[in-house]
Amino acid sequence: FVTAIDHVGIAVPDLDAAIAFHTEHFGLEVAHEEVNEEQGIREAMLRAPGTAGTATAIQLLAPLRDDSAIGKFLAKSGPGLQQLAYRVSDVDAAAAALRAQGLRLLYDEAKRGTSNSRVNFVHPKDAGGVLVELVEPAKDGH
Ligand code: CMX
Repeated sequence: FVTAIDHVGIAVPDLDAAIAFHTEHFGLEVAHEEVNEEQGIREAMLRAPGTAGTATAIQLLAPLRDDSAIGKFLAKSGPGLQQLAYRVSDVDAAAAALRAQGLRLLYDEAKRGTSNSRVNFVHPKDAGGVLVELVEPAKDGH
């Protein structure tokens, strides 16, 4: 049910500084920015220049609050890779299939992710130490 590697997420303390770093040193381009209050993040999606809107992205994640998932991650682990996100066609079906295989999903119901996508997560302790996000893109675009 995985159709693509959607993005790799990096926890950063300062979103603007991280955007500057990745654009200046690696030439990535900002495709999208938003605030997700429920997840407690300010985020940006960056891609290699000239790649289409569905190409794998780098997601920069900065905390809005210390008690958010990213705030806690930064406090414990410092800045760095925080998640690997697989694109799926149906997040509910994917979550159900993985639950049936004995993996713990973080949410009973999918939540809103970037650009009105629907997302759920596999617990990192059940996925080899990697927080795996499942992303079903919004139907009206990426
Ligand atoms: N990757 C790998 N391991 C991780 C991890 C991560 N991102 N976050 C936590 N862990 C590890 C911890 O180090 C800990 O390991 P030890 O027990 O060996 O020390 C274990 O998982 C449990 O950690 P915890 O402190 O009990 O749990 P947290 O309160 O840190 O919560 C998690 C962890 C994954 C449940 C939480 O980060 C979460 O709910 N994540 C999903 C939401 C999210 O990441 N939102 C931001 C991105 C939103 C988006 O992409 O749109």
